[in-house]
Amino acid sequence: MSSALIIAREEDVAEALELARVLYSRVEVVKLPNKYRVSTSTYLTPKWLKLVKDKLREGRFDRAYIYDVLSPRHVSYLIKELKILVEDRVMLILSVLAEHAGSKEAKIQIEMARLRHQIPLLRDWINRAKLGELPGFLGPGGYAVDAYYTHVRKRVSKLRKELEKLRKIKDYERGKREERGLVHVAIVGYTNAGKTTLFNALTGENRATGPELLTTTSTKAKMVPLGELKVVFIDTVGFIKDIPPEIVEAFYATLKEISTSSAVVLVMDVSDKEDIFRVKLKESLKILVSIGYVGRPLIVALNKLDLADVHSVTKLKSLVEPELSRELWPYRIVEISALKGINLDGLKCALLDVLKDSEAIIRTKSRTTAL
Ligand SMILES: Nc1nc2c(ncn2[C@@H]2O[C@H](COP(=O)(O)OP(=O)(O)OP(=O)(O)O)[C@@H](O)[C@H]2O)c(=O)[nH]1
Ligand SMILES: [Mg+2]
Repeated sequence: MSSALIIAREEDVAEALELARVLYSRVEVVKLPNKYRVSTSTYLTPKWLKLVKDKLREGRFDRAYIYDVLSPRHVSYLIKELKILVEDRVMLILSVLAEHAGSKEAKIQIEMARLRHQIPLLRDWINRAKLGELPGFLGPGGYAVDAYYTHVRKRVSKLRKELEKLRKIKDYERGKREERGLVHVAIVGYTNAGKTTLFNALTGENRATGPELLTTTSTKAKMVPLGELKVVFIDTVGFIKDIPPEIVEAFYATLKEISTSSAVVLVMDVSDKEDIFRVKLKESLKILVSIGYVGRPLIVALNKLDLADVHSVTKLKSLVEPELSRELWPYRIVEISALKGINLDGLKCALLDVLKDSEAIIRTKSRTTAL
């Protein structure tokens, strides 16, 4: 039986709870107001620090998470004050990903991201120990922290080399598929939107799906014929709000699969509340633009049609149209249920339709002809 205390702003509580429940059998929450102003040196102001201390005294917890990005200074201060291991949002996300990681690539990516996240923290500890601010802190004392820091740096550079090797293999396989005239279509979107369920439905694969966040931790490609085309669908790792840079880099493989695709299917969950749906839509489109996915086809798949009433689907659909622009992407919007198999033919037709005129196809075809 393990337990965690989550300290999060009200608007983040639901997401934080869902993530923590993957790892802990008992999770309790201290809700900060949405407009909570972080103390620059200590994160928690004296009032909130006292409240959290009381809560920690009441229940027995193995770990505390602040669902925000903490500076190394915050972490050392909070560990010292609260006398419990305190981690931030990045570490929570990485621990959930680690729990779900199956492939070697995912495992390496996660370990690397975790270690990289620790480096500034260790540097801060070393500096403070040297200044005598943290006497005896972390048990082993300054020297052991120094040695661990060196170990972490060496391990990160070893993992980086291993990842590069794995990525070269993926790039090579991808290049081969492109030479054979295959069209790559990445299935992207927020975690839990139903990407893997759709990937399975389109390809006949049987990848794990589930209501937990971040079920998928590595990409997978599968080729299926679609009309006269041979399409390689790619299942990807889900987006999560304000994705931290350490994770973006670690999951570079997913982003690369997206940025080099001939088309993207953006899966949106219509059972989400309107404000959440809107944020996820804007964020997803922002990510696509930031990784350079523009000028190529985009299908927005409004998924989980079976869970929403007609009225709310119409409302959500009306939010999508103004966010898209024909200059950025030739697009189509389709309503589907990946789980119930509703309108998957509609999605395939829309995909063929946008791909037909797309430059990506012309490029691929001419390359094949030239071979
Ligand atoms: N009712 C309903 N549930 C769906 C539908 N599509 C997916 N789900 C459910 O939604 C949950 C998440 O589905 P996944 O396919 O794992 O979602 P994902 O986008 O791959 O999620 P991550 O891998 O965590 O990023 C699962 O419990 C699915 O059964 C749908 O059309 N209708
Ligand atoms: Mg998935």
